[in-house]
Amino acid sequence: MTNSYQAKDIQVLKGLEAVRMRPGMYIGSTETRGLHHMLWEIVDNAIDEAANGYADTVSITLHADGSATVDDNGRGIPVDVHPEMGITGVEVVFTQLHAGGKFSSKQYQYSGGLHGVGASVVNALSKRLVVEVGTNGILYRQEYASVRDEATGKIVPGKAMGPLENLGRTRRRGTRVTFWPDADVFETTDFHFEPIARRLRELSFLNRNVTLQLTDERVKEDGKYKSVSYHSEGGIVDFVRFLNTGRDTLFQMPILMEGRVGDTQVSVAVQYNDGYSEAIYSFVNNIPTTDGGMHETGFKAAFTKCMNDTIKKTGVFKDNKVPALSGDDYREGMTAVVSLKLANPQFEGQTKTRLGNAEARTAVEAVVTETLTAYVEDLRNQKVVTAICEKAAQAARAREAARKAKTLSREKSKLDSAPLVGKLAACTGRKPELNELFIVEGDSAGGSAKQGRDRSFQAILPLRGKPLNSEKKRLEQVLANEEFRTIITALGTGIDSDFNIKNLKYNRIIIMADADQDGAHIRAILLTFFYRYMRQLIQQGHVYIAMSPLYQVKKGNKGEYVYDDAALPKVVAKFGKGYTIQRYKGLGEMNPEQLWTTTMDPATRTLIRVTVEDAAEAEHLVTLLMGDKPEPRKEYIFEHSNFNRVDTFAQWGAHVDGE
Ligand code: TSJ
Repeated sequence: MTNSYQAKDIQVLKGLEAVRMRPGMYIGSTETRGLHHMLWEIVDNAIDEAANGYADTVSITLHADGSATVDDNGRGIPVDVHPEMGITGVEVVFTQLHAGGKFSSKQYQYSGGLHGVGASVVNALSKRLVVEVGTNGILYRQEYASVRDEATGKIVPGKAMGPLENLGRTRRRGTRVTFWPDADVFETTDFHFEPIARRLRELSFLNRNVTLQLTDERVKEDGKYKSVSYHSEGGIVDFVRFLNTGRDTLFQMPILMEGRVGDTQVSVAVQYNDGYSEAIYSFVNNIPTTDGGMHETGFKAAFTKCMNDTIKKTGVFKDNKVPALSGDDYREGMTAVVSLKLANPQFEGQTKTRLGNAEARTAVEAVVTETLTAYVEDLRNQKVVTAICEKAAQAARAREAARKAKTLSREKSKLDSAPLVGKLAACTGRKPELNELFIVEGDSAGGSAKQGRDRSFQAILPLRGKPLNSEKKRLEQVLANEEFRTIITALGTGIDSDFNIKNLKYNRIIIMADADQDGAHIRAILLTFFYRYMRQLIQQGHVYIAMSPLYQVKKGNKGEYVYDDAALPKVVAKFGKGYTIQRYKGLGEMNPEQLWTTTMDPATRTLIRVTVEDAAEAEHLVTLLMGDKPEPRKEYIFEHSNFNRVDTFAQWGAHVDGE
């Protein structure tokens, strides 16, 4: 094999002690997110093996003892001895920082990015790790552990407990890694099923024909362990169809644009729904680039140019009464997935979620131009092309009409000075960095919140009805909605292209809604609104969800609030006999003092900080809940009928701020 991986290719950079000292530097955090990062670190390696064509199945198992196993049926991590270092490839992978061949081998062309710091980091932050490799009919096994050194009293991270052992013959092929995240490092070692499943589903779309399985041995359903399995033959075409679940679409089959330029592999799929918003999801080496970047720019430019050329050439509109169509016009109602495989991705921006490589732009432009041109010239696609052009023309007309009426800019600037009398109970403090705005569901809870709050820094904005779902509306319609207008004015930032975070009047925007379906709906609508029109608010961590209690367990003069169903039995057990349980059906049932202690007091409350992923998920939810088709809606509500509680938010990967 000319490309054969050799253990000596692996570069040695640093020891594992550094990882142990500053885990956050390597995995981002030591909370749920960092814990999950450990898992993805391992999974990425297995998926690379599959993406390169050497494996077709990757399985994750969450065990009852807090460990996780990742399994593939690939070639197995090399077991031969590194000529210079005198240790096996396996040992190099698990003990040498930045090893794994990722930075030197042609096999790992596309790795890197946010993940890819290496399996050695996982080893360093695990109490114990077991690797098994099946290759050439032999099963190998090695165990590592983070152990206390008797002499120094210090932890030696990821130490090999013995050599790579030959366990004899096997028919198994592939790599299996089981690790026990160290509870001394992580605040929580509790893996959450939902976000792992969701990411696996995404990965299955991004890596077609790879089967991804997840089994949770901590949970039994109908006598079996809870499990899901994903497999997509259509890849990103299936992804786009999935994203449009429950929507009416302009045409059945998404347009697929695929090709490679040098070492860069480009895949784009496009479909339209009957809405007005643009939803482009882009990925580089399977990593979401939520802030877009060069590849998105290239896609947009090439798509717009190709469609405009088509209109000119083919005269889709014979009557010539069409205004010039802009990129925005072509993207009303567009759902697209852009997936790139790239050798040396440069991630930029504060959150490192924007692709900076200029060559990615030209690569995407070239592929989109070539394949889209072929598509539009194919007479069989005439109907689709006409439908897209007509939808864009409609968008252009609406834009033109709005410009003529100048409503948008007038409406926008009006908001800056709109009176808020009677709605907003402002706070007295004048320091935005200390101030909090509670957006409260319902007048009665709003009243309690006003009485219970600390008015020196807490402002209350009660919402009367449900704000409209901004999903299916153009910006004009959003601006016409009373509830949204109030929010925009209260925040002071402006909206959409006028948004300026410098004018934000509150450091924290806290959504406080009931723990029921209606409340969940309102939360999802508000998150969608912030995600769409004020995304920086979420990106910079200003948006929170307040956790209000579901129950109060009482006995004599002792009482305890309970915030989720799962915790109730434990609390009840603590009280022994003779307790009472009060169930809160809504915020409105609490008096001002109770609302203050349980939900508003910084000393005792629990806030959940909303991440961009949460908001994106909320948006998807809103699409399903408000979509045109009832079936997916029913399914979703059935499956996620509990989606408004702690576990579910934590499942969303949300950061739970226990203050
Ligand atoms: F994270 C990890 F390193 F521990 C890990 C690696 C975990 C899991 C579940 C799987 C893997 C992994 C690595 N699966 N497959 C591989 N493949 C290789 O390391 C490999 C095998 C053969 C050759 C070759 O050139 O012959 C090259 C490579 C990189």
